[in-house]
Amino acid sequence: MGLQKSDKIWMDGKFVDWDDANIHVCSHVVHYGSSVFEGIRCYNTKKGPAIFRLEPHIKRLYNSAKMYRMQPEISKQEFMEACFETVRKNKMKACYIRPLVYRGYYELGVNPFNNPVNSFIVVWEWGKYLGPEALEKGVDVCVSSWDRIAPNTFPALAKAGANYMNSQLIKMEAIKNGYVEGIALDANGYVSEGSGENIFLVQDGILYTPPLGASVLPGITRNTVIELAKGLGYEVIENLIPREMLYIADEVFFTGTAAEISPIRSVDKIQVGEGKP
Ligand code: PPE
Repeated sequence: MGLQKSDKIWMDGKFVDWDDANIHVCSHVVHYGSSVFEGIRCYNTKKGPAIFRLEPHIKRLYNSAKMYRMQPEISKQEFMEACFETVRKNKMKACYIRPLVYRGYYELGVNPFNNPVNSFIVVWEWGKYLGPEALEKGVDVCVSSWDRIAPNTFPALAKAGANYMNSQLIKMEAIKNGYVEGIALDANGYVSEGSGENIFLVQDGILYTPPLGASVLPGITRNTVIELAKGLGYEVIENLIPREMLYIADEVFFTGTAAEISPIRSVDKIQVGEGKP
């Protein structure tokens, strides 16, 4: 199907036509994976297009950049304005927003310090992340043979491009084996997260999710679910989850900007609860 083109891409303060939004092959990011990014959704509401929780997304972007000693040239406030401007400029109603901050073009070699820190914001229409029927029927997933990144190797709290090489291993293995998605364990063998989603399970009316120390991305959707559940009076436990709890849970689901809330109907071919959301 390919990416659905939009009109303009924001690049370091200027709007560039989609087809002209290029970077040099010798940009640091191309060789060493030096990027941090966000994935944000804009929804079409009765009051017009509205970006879901932009502020925490941009805060996480700047936190990711900080861990890698990258300083974007503009403030968080200006970055948020640029996101609004990009949605407006492309006359989008509902869309996915991908801001990305990267080490640009000057010299090569692992030392990144002399390269500029560049940014862009691209928007496109993104439908159902885990397939057209994922939200209604639930998805079939496996536990991956690949672990999530170990503590003190890559910072899991950063949404960095390089982390997604690990995600790709998890995703490719799952697809090759006939599953929609893979769940990675952390380096200690406890449940961590999907290749591009956080994970929750429900048992006896209590909501469980792995803690930030289990190599998970601090998901904005994860945080939203925790806050909503607490507000509704549910007990929410952030604690280490042994793999086998996935098999005996009443419900299991993924959360993420792209995946939204995606129910899981089986794990390793073991039916979850009633096998439907
Ligand atoms: N963990 C990972 C590894 C992850 O990539 C995401 C988002 C999440 C958890 C959920 O975070 P949040 O979106 O803040 O609730 N994955 C993004 C990128 C997916 C992609 O394929 O690209 C997303 O959902 O936008």
